[in-house]
Amino acid sequence: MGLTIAQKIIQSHLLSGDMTPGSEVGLRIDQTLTQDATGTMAYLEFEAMGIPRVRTQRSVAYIDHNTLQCGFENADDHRFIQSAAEKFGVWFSRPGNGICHQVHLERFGVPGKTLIGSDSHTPTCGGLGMLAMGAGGLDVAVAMGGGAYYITMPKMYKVELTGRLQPYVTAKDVSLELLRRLSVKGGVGAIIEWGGEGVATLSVPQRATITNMGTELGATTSIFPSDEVTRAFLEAQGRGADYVALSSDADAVYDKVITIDLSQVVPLAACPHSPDNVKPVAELGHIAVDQVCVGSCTNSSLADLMMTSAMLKGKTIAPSVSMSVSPGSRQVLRMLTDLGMLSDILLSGARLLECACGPCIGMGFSPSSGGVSLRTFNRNFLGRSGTADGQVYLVSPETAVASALTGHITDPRTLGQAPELHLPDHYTVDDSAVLPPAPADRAADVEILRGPNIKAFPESRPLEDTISAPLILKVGDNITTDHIMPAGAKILPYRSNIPHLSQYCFAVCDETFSQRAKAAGQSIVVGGSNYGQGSSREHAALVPLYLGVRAVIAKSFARIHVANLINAGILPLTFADAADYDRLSQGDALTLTGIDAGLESGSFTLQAGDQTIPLTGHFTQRQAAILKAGGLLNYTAQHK
Ligand code: MIC
Ligand code: SF4
Repeated sequence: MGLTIAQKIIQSHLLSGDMTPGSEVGLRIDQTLTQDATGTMAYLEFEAMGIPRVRTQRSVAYIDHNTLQCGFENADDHRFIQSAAEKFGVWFSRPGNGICHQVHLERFGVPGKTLIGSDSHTPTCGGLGMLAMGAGGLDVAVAMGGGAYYITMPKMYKVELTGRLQPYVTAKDVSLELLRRLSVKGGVGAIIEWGGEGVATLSVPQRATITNMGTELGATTSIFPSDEVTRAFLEAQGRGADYVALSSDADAVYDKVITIDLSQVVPLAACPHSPDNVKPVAELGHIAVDQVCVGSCTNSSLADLMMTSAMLKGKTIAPSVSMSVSPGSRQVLRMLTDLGMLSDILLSGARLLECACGPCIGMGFSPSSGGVSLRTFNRNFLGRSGTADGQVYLVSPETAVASALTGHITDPRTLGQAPELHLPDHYTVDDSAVLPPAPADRAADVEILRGPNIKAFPESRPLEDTISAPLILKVGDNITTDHIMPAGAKILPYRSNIPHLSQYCFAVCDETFSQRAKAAGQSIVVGGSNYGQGSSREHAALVPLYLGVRAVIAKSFARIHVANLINAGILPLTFADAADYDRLSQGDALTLTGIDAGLESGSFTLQAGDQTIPLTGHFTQRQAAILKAGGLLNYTAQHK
């Protein structure tokens, strides 16, 4: 039987397990990336493992999330990451150099290699034919140390592309079309491979927009073939030598095949507050727009910004609209400037922000009260923009700019002929903002610089056979890590300070949660389906751990979050019968018994008053041992 692209890469990186879907496989990881909001923890964890230098082919530390430096906290964290990177053998991408995924795509991604990153949008490099996955910081630390990265062997889905995109219709609209069809749960447990004759019509940055947003489907990752388009992109980046051709075998077998005719796709918008609440822009009616943001790891490539510039040229944005543009990288910004296209953006009245995540993670540019914000980003979860009642729509740069010009949500096709873009054959390469690590023989002399914002990890303890604890919080379906551990300008600076961060845990759902959990000493959280979707932030596990959460019981979990819970030593269990969710109420006194036996058999019992509720939790031996030890750090210390 033939293999899919992903199966070929997995096979060539297999350290343990076999490729039976649903079983655990351990993979050799060639490259890692971290960003600053998750990186401080990842390097603290790497340091705690006592390994002197990374053992990957390439590891890069990016500073792109927390760039506001409103106080010493971010600055201290950046200094810590820079010094740790220098010591441990990691390349350091300075603040201002760009968003990790955009820069990694441009400068470091290699077809056929494996990459894990402490950021859920790491699949962006799947646009280059890389097997690229988001992971918790601890898993990235382990991979930096040469350890395997474990995943559940995914199912294989294929999206077969036919036709060609119409003017003003974009790769973003293709992503939204798939979200419309599959929902934010539709990719869970699967790798999505893109194929068909339509693939050749998409550039690497367009492919990267699509693999980036595969994260919103819950997919393990998404991947494109590596073909002549890939070769041309790598050559234009001066990296032709990194090219290898990659395609699936003609007789490869897929669990699901979805066909999208590119010529039938129309401009789409994900309406508040979920990336799968997708509707055609033309059918939204007259909605006045307060804010427009172009940028983020989804849509900040040179082509996206050239289009933004070309559409704004000689025009001014509507007086009621406030517009920002954040280039994805210094390369994008520099080339836009050299092409003379930056001025058209600035003269239109748009504001230029740093080459960083910026508004996407609530670092500034929050909309006004109840304001309608059109963003070219990938997530519009409740409150993520920094404005609790902000109404965020996710759209393409083309729809965003059209709407900025008219002042209301506008299908760009109504503007007449689309500008024709001529992309350069060569990108201007300047890697001077990526600092190399110290040579191995000088690493011992590098001092790691720490500030007072860096606090110790929360302590975890081994799992007992019985847990008795109150049901401290009951939440519904699709709870995101932004609900569990919000981000934004006020909170992000404390990513290395779990005690401080803990005040905001679940604040979006219940402002009293943190205090109540602390007072309870230990507790259990109950959730609906797809619990923990969204980001890779392990803080969504470490902070509940700090607050005494011992178990989370849900209808189902998102992939990265469940791994983070296990790594933190929090027991993730699911209802054997999803209907039992309704039998539990917040405040119930719960008792989980027979945990030791359950870790082996996969069956657990929950006692809630006089009700007995069967639960399941199928763990591999490795996961069971991690849980038993009270988390991956304890487990690693025991197995040194
Ligand atoms: C996000 O888009 O939510 C983030 C911020 O990039 C996160 C990482 C984090 O929380 O630091 C992600 O996607 O993993
Ligand atoms: Fe940054 Fe937003 Fe991309 Fe997350 S989704 S990496 S916050 S740009």
